[in-house]
Amino acid sequence: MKRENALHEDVNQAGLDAYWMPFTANRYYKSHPRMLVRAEGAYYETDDGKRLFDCLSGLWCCTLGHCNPAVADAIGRQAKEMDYATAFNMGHPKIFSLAQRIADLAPEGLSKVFFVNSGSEAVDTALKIALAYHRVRGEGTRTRFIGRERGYHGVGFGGMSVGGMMANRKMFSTAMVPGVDHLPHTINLSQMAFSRGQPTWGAHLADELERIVGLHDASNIAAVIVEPMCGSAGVLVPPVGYLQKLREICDKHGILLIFDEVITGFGRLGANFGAQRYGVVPDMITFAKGVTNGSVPMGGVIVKQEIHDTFMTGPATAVEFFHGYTYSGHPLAAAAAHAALDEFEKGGLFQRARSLEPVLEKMVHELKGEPGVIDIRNAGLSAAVELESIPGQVGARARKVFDRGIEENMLFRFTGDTIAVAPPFIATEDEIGRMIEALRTCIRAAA
Ligand code: PXG
Ligand code: PLP
Repeated sequence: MKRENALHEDVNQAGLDAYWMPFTANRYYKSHPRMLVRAEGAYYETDDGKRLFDCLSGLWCCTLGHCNPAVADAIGRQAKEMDYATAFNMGHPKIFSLAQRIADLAPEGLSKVFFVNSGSEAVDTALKIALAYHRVRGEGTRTRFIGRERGYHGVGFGGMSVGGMMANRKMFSTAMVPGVDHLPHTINLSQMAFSRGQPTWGAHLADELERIVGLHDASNIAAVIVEPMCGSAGVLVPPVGYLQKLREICDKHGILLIFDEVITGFGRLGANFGAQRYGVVPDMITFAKGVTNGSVPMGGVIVKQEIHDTFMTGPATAVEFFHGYTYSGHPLAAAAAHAALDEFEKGGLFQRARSLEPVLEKMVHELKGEPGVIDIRNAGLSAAVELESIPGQVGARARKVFDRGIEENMLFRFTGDTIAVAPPFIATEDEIGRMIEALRTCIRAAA
């Protein structure tokens, strides 16, 4: 069947024109359109009837697999009971109990939850909390943020500014939030290529924070923000001891440490949060994605008790933090999150992710030696295979892998020339094996 004829009815009528697609080569896509029309468990279905294994759990978010019946039912019931509730000066029971459940999953001491609707909003919110916190304490000169090269913190002005991906920054260069500096990224293939799990080289890169503090002075620095494991950049795993060092340096200088756990939160690393997996407690954790299994947008910031309490001064009738979104704590998201957390618990799914980690690790590292493979990295139930770029055509090789993947019934994710995989926690060892063997086929085909 010709692809044009196979398109969904809606699209046949309206065409593809009006939709400006996010982070997509729009013209390429529209001349090679592909439609996902249905999903169940670890699989998508395309409009032409193909069943694709979802190698990245949606965009790292559908960790229970798609259309989990308990989550879908909870959303349906909530939509009929109360679709929306104003979030300012009123509340609804499910969001209070959800905040408590999330705080209970977080490291001890992180006990307050501010809700938003995406990872980008979570990051911008955490940065604003950091600024306001220092100001309320009388250290209003602490306004600088330190991000990291190759970090991804979403696309808001704050997240873009502390982020470290050139392509996401280039067009907006002078519009950045001022006063941001960046730590070096932690990848050095000559020292750590093909490390299994955490590389043993690179803890010293955290000392760069001392250099940056020496340059700007601690009295001007509000917070450091890093992903415990960088997902978007292609599974950059923290060197052993690196996060501990960042924590020590932040403590020494009164700088807040924010872990952006939009990807690593809710089980991806085989623990509640990356903080617990790596044994380092930040001052704030941002989350999104997996909290509702991707079913309804939701994000948030988990905050240390002491930071929250600092705001709770002044008259009891005064608003303490002038920030919030129309959809903060949305009832459908709250219902979905409760159901997702129930499912994680019932299925022991964070532990399952942890027990699948060695399976994925062993299989993915067997791709070493395939044509053009220059690095393989893994953390929790995620891994990345980095291919050598064709000179002057970054991404071309990975796109070939992606295109061939669809023929192999696999939906891969690529960024630059790195293929990332992060299957749903419900995936079986067999499915993980098939995914890696298909990746092998695709890498050979792209050589
Ligand atoms: N922080 C981190 C660490 C993220 O990974 C965001 C913030 C932004 O979240 P929102 O919900 O605003 O998109 C993210 C999002 C990929 C991919 O393919 C990763 C993300 C989003 C889309 C694709 O790696 N991460
Ligand atoms: N723009 C306008 C004109 C608005 O009235 C509002 C919210 O009331 C916003 C933006 C912010 O929208 P949200 O609260 O969904 O982020």
